[in-house]
Amino acid sequence: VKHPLMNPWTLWFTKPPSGKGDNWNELLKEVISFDSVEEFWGIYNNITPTSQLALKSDYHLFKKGVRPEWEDPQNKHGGKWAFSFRDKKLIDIDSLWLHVMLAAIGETLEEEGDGEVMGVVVNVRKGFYRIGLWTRTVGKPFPGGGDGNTAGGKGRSVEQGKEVLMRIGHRFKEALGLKDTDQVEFSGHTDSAHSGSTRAKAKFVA
Ligand code: M7G
Repeated sequence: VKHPLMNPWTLWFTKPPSGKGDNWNELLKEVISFDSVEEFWGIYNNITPTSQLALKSDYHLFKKGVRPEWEDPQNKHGGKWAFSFRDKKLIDIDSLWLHVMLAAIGETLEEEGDGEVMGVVVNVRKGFYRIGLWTRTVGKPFPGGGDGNTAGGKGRSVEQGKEVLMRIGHRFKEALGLKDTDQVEFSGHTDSAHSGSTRAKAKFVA
């Protein structure tokens, strides 16, 4: 018996650069797609745990059909919530990442119809791990039709757009088991692309 997920998902991997001249696109690899709970566990049990990846590796778990890149048209108006864990030895990154993946595929990070969650990502870096959650918009109102940026169907006011984004930020924070005093930070992809890093100035905190 297979227990279907609400959406099909694709796992991606960014391998660390091997030398000079490796660009982002060459390092990003599509691994596998799945649409059931059983397939998820089968994959999870057979891939290298995050804690054993080399520096500069990433895992990305995205809705099928969305590339984990700023350039994907579906990410064009989007941004991400993120938190960096600086105590690499003290935290259990494998269990944190598993929790976040389960929250994503179990659709507990947003309300049905929000249509905001694009995917989740874990970055292995020198001195920290970072877990991120990519959203379709930066809390903008939905134009109710037109550019494909209309998940949820109905239009959304500025206030509602911001509310949805903040609720997702709080749920993400919960999924990561963070304290109230910890802060997850949100930044738009356009800012990230311009600053040449995703460490752009946070727009919102939760
Ligand atoms: P990062 O891995 O998000 O953060 O971005 P880091 O600075 O902690 O490593 C690192 C670099 O990877 C960026 O400065 C870009 O050069 C490249 N990069 C990351 N992302 C998510 C993208 C993307 O979506 N598109 C492109 N073209 N480059 C990206």
